[in-house]
Amino acid sequence: MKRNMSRILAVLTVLCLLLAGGTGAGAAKEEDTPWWKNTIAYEIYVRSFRDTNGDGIGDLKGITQSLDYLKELGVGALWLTPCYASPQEDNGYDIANFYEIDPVYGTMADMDELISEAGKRGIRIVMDLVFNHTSDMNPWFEESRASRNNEKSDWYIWRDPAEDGGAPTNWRSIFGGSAWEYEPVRGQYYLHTFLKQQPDLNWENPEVRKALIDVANFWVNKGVGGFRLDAITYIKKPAVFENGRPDADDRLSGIHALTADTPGILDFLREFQNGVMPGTDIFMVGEANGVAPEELPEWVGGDGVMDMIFEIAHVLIDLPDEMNWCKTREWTIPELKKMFSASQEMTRSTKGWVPVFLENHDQPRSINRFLPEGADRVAGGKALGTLLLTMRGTPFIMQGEELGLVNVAWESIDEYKDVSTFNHYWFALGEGYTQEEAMAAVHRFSRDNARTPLQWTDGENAGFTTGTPWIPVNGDYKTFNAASEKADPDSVLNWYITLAKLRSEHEELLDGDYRELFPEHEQIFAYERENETAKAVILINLTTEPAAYDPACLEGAELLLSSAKETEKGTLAPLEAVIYEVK
Ligand code: TEU
Ligand code: CA
Repeated sequence: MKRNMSRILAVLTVLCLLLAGGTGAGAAKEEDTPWWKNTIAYEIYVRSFRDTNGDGIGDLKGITQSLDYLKELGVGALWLTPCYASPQEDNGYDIANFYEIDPVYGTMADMDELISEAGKRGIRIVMDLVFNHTSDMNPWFEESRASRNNEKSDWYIWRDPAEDGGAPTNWRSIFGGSAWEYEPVRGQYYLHTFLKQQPDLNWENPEVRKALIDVANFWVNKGVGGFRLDAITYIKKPAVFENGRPDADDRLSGIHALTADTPGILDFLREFQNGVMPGTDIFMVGEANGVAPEELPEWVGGDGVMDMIFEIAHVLIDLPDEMNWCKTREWTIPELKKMFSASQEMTRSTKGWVPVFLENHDQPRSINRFLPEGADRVAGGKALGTLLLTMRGTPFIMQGEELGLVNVAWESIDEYKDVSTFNHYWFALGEGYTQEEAMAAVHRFSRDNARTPLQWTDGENAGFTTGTPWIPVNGDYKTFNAASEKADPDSVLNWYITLAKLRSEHEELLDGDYRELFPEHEQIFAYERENETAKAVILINLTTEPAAYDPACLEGAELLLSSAKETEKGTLAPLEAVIYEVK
């Protein structure tokens, strides 16, 4: 009902605009451009954002209290990592009830308050829908596992044992170990792409698909602004399950290469889109590991099944095999630029749109990943922030990225919290790497790097909690925290605030076309953003050496912003970022 109301309101608004003579170019354009293309999105790792009741765990009230901070950053969409009822085996990515808030994060009333308070500030909430799997504690699964012939017996993926009684196939889950778990009551195995506490839903069953559409609509009716669809490329499985070629000493075969982006997946997603989207202005962004840039047109844009997808090639630039954190590869700046430009090119033809991101809760901090070792973190944070906020697309800031936060390097594996970090560590030892090598890999790639508490102040526990934080605070919080950075005009935080403002004042940074300059340049990432009225030229030195470039691209251009004290056309200081404009 509420939903119908909001649809009627939307139609009325459009009518009013038309009647009010909204036929000028500006008004028409605004109508055509969905709100989420002109905003900045921010990812909140709820557990680590802000704790208000001293239990050491971030909560929804903590987010509501921080909305003004986010507003100043120009944030219009807040992606919350899952805060539904969950046993927290994978920090909420194992959902036991899609219709309830986990008590550790608060109540449904807290959520309603957050949605409404955010709304007052022009910020929409984006929910994380984990639909490839549920928790094994979800009543759906509890029923499914209880017998071979109950109403939900076919809601998950069950198979008989292989002839020798073992797992049906040799598939390795994404977090390591067999992707199959035996259930003695049914005498069968169930499939889990991730942890064994995360059984995969059977999307072939129309009742499952209907149940998931209902979940999404429940949240649409609550007034959320969009969805992030977790691990969405895995929902469709191949018709026949066959062994893959063993790819490591454990004789298993990684499930990703065998099931990601299986043909037929788009039919499922189109049905989902039709069941949830019509008449709303919400957006959907899919986490789509395994979709190549060439396939983007089917996923996003005109006829796409989503508004945007996270295409993650660039965050795997140093990691050829996601399972093996010890096997890294060297990469070059032209390669990195090519990855960004490839998705830009593909979406241009389809009028598609991309989320721009360098970090998320599964990835190490970008300063450590993309910049040379020893790079000045403040200059580096500004350089990467410039890329993030001036590329074509909707920027997704990972909490703390705007403060230039960096990785942690705890001494012992026991200090880590992330379940996948343990699995990667054990996998490395199994492959014959030494403990030192395995720990070095953990330092470099652990998901905990970006999951440490957000640093608010230089006070105890960085102002995150009055209790004991569930995960240690990064030891650098005395210098790097929101309060100190706010007071320092040269901080990464103030650079982000300045950029956010610049974006809103220079439309070419929002809707302008993207054209890369000097693709072969080994130090500088340079591109233009041009619309009918203006052209911005952005040049970013990603190295710790000065860099020269041909200043012809800046003819008639005026400097809008430089991260260096002084700047001159034709050269960039180490890690300098500049934005020029030609009118
Ligand atoms: O991640 C799914 C996924 O595919 C990633 O683990 C991917 O392999 C990685 O980002 C590449 O480095 C999602 C969530 O983001 C993650 O936190 C969950 O653990 C996972 O799904 C299971 O729900
Ligand atoms: Ca709390």
